[in-house]
Amino acid sequence: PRVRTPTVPRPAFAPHTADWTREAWAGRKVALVTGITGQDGSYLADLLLAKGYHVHGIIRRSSSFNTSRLHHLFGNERVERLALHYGDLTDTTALVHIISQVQPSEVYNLGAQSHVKVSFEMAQYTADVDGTGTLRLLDAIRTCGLDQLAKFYQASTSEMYGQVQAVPQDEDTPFYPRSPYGVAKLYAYWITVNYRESYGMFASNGILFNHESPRRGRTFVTRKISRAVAEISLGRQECMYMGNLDAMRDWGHARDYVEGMWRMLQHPTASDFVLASGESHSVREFIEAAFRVVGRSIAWSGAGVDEVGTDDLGNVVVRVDPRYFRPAEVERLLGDAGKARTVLGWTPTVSFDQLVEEMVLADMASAKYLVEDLN
Ligand code: NDP
Ligand code: GDR
Repeated sequence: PRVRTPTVPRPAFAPHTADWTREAWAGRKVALVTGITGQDGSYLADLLLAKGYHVHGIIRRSSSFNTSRLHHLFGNERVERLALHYGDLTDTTALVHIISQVQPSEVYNLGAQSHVKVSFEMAQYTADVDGTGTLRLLDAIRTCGLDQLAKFYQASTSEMYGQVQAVPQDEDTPFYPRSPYGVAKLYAYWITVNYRESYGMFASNGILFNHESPRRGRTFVTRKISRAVAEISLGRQECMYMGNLDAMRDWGHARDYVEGMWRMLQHPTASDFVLASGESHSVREFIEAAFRVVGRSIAWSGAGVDEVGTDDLGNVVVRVDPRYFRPAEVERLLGDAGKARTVLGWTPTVSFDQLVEEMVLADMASAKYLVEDLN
């Protein structure tokens, strides 16, 4: 993939002059996305390019390709409006340099060490990227004189509710994070609110509940399950090893959720919004639904670490492995997206069963392709 310098013409006026109002600046339609190589970043890039934006993404230097989720854009005429810049949320100088070059009208901060279990092993790094990284980005916008012009989206998370204080959770539910990731994201949430209140920045938090897709990272539970079901149904894997089967999550489709992010920045005033499906399912239910897609049903027996799932052919296809347990768990999440529905007109369009089916079928298709490749 090419990493290119920006193609967007510089604005005719310095941004801090009175010639630019926030509305006029928004008309530039130039977006800067951190985390563009991730699941959400790639769907957001699709959405913004389709809406005519110039999209600038920050990518990390890696010894191997980390742009596979953007590959479908290369060779597409829209790629002319996509530019990638090397940078990192730990590198203030790079952030200032990129923002001063790009002069964005919208900044989406999706970059993060986003794995909850990993955050227990890399707590300090997670705090630096997910917490302080958000502060660095907000300060870089101010340093470049764009604080009254650029709109800012922060990828906040339902993990901030952690040990939930009310069911369902909405914008007024108190937070009680249960992981270094959740704690770091809580800092990012509040520094976003603080910069909005202190400096009048247009800065909004999207408090997003879990959202998934065929582009989901392979170590998150839904994708781990959809891949394993595909492999098991093709006879290439016998069993999947899972952590807490009782955990309940409010799962939606990532494509719907990036639409919600965009809507938050089009609203006349900055605010904080929950995006959620309004349904909660256990990990066990996700596994059952995934096996249904390939025509198998699962019977459960045993309990705790000895619980197993057996398919209708009599094969043990699910076992519990305590290695995947977390030092502290978020047991049950269920979101209320009433505010986003009323204020932004946002509603999720993909049901739980449709999501599971899309993910399993996509993994079946790529697994079959690999089999054919090997033959
Ligand atoms: P992913 O893990 O798929 O993507 C994370 C992105 O952040 C990747 O592009 C990654 O780059 C980048 N990144 C990691 N570390 C750094 C760093 N130090 N500097 C700059 N970029 C970095 O996450 P999702 O797409 O699923 O989530 C997007 C955001 O939304 C994250 O902030 C996540 O915490 C948050 N969120 C996600 C939810 C979900 O259910 N998906 C729910 C609520 C919030 P690389 O590809 O090089 O690793
Ligand atoms: P989560 O997502 O922690 O909610 O964070 P994940 O898919 O990792 O876990 C969901 C639940 O499933 C349980 N679980 C397992 N999880 C994983 N990864 N692997 C397993 O084998 C397994 N077995 C059971 C977990 O214990 C947990 O309860 C995601 C991330 O995208 C965050 O960045 C985001 O902020 C939140 O969603 C909302």
